Amino acid sequence: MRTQVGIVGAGPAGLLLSHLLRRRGVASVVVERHDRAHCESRARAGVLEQGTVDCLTAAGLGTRLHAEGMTHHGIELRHGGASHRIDFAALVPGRAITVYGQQEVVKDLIAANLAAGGEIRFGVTDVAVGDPLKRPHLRFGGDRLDCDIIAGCDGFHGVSRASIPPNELTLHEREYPFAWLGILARVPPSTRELIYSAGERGFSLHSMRSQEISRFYLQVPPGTALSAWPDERIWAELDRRLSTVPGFRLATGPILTREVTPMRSFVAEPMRYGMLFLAGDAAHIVPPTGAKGLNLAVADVRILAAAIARWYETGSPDGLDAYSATCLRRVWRAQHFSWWMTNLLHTFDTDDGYERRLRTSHLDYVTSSQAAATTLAENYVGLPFDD
Ligand code: FAS
Ligand code: PHB
Repeated sequence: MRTQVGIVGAGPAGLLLSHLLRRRGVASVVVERHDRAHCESRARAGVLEQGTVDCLTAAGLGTRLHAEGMTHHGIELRHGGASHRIDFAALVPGRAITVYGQQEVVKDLIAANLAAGGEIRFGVTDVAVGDPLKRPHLRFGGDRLDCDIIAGCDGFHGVSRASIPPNELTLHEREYPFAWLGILARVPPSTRELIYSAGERGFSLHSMRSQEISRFYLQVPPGTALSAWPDERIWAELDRRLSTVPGFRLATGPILTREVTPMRSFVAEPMRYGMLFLAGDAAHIVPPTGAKGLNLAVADVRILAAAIARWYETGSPDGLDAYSATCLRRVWRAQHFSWWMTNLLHTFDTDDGYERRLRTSHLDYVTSSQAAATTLAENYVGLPFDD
């Protein structure tokens, strides 16, 4: 078999890349180890930056997003018994976030791909990356797919990055001494906008997916077992950490899904090896405190699709040669913001009195200084694309 671009992974990165390439007349095949139902059911991200919404809309993927997504013009930071709104409309006029579940983005992408005759091979378990320096190809299920370019969009635990010789990559990594216990619950949100709450008992986040479905996260010790957290304990702890301001009442309901997510920061440089290009979580991971992971994946493939199309249209490799450096500028900005938000809002067991007071002072500053709030706001809604 042959195609122009072989894509490993049917997550947001791989699917959007295939879609954008098709719109530029470039053929691709996506190979994915899980089945379609699994890909469409994985509850992950929920916050889309302004640029992500603009990119999906421009690519003809905005219908359901605009019909069902919730546009928010602010978030709330809660600490010290008070709530502080970060007002995007005042601080970064014209830019907002949209709350729309990652699995909805994935559903829209798969539907658009298949409706346009795109090729997605689900349930392919033994993918191997072959010879990206001379004759790029993918092997799977006894088949061989020859291609000009391989896009590694297979996430942190995928085969693409692992296929690159270690001496060709520089890896940067930070592990955080906590994890997130995340739940999806059938209960109307108890807030109009997201609440990021910092407190002695640890961080908590109230997000949502619709007017019927809420999403919550709790800071827990790394390696926490779900069995240690029965529903009552989850709701009791969320109530302790969120109900810290007068007049707020947390509604509870049936918990639909739960998972514990380790918190790490990770970057692999460069994001290219020969004709193998890494995009999204395959190249970089951010702790979800800044809601950047999915948005970075979109930013990467937007640049990669343009570079690949230009190479086919003009023969110029300039975009491909600049791909890694161009993406890494935005990646490191998001790395810093996500690390900063994580340090600002979580408690660290190693904290002594001095660190605790520094964190409180920083929170007081961010929630009282327009300059500091603007920095948070412009990074949170997403900096404009600079390409
Ligand atoms: P993905 O991991 O989504 O997709 C990779 C695909 O490759 C998967 O379908 C996988 O099955 C497939 N694959 C892997 N190995 C393979 C192999 N060997 N062969 C074939 N296929 C293979 N980001 C935000 O922006 N906002 C948020 O609010 C947010 N919240 C998050 C909450 C949680 C709990 C988690 C875990 C992440 C969150 N993220 C958030 C980050 C998350 O959204 C990722 O950044 C995003 O899924 C990255 O997309 P991809 O790079 O496409 O990788
Ligand atoms: C989510 O809605 O899943 C979500 C929102 C904001 C974050 C992380 C996750 O920072």
